[in-house]
Amino acid sequence: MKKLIAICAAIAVILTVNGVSSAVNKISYGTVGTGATATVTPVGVELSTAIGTGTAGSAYVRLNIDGGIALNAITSLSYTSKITTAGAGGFALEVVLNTDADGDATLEGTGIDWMAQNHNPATLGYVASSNRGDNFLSGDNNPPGAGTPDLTFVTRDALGNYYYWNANDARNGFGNFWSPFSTIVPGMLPVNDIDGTDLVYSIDFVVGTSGNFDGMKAIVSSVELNGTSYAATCLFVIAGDLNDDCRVDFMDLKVLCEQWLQPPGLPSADITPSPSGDGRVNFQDFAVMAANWLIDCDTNPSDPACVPK
Ligand SMILES: [Ca+2]
Ligand SMILES: [Ca+2]
Ligand SMILES: [Ca+2]
Ligand SMILES: [Ca+2]
Repeated sequence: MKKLIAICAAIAVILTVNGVSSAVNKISYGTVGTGATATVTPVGVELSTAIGTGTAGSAYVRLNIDGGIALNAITSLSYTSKITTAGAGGFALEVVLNTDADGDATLEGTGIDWMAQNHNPATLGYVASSNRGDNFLSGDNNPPGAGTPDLTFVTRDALGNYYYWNANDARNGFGNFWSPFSTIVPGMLPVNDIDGTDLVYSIDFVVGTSGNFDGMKAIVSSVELNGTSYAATCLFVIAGDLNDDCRVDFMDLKVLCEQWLQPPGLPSADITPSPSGDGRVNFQDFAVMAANWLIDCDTNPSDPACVPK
């Protein structure tokens, strides 16, 4: 036991010297509403919407931000995708900054579930008394080339090429600006309780927030926030891959070490017993990680330890 603690201490020193942080932002994906799909492919997540009748749902890739990031700390935001079928309006993907406007460290509701076509806020549980917690900024536009299918993957600047708006507090109408991000943050805030210092806990890259996206298909391969890129290709769960980068390696061991013989932190190293651990990070958890040591589901997705998300 002492030996492991010593190894942990050494690893922590090495990784700290190298400037590696254990803060983990994670990619996920999903759909809301009717007829939209989100499918994992080897090159990214393919998002599609139905041909529109006003009822089509939305599909998204989401960057979940560990601990959140203040709106006014976002200096660059882009995504790499291939629009294989342009939508009805020739728009690129909508970008939604889900913002904790009331500062309680919880997102009471997010933009994408509200914006899916034919979604009545009331059916999502948003009533007048509860829908005033959080808000969102949403950006869209027709940046160059978005109106025709991309021949290859294209990186689009989600700040400079986009115009942003927000919903009203009741989430039953459009917001009061459609302006470049650089003029809104901090210049035009606060609005609807959104301040420049409020934290964004997730960012959605969306096909299908309005009829402009009807019949659209796009593959998202990665997203980038403030210079760090997050691949949308690690879409497997491996027991022991605590930082969700598709590999079980020293980065994960560092997280486990930091929680050794303590209650789990974030991300949790309390891997076992399944399904949700026992509240302690100990040798049993280490054994599960060791069993999957150096398995890489990016390069070897057929490994039995790689479970599709
Ligand atoms: Ca909140
Ligand atoms: Ca606020
Ligand atoms: Ca990992
Ligand atoms: Ca445990």
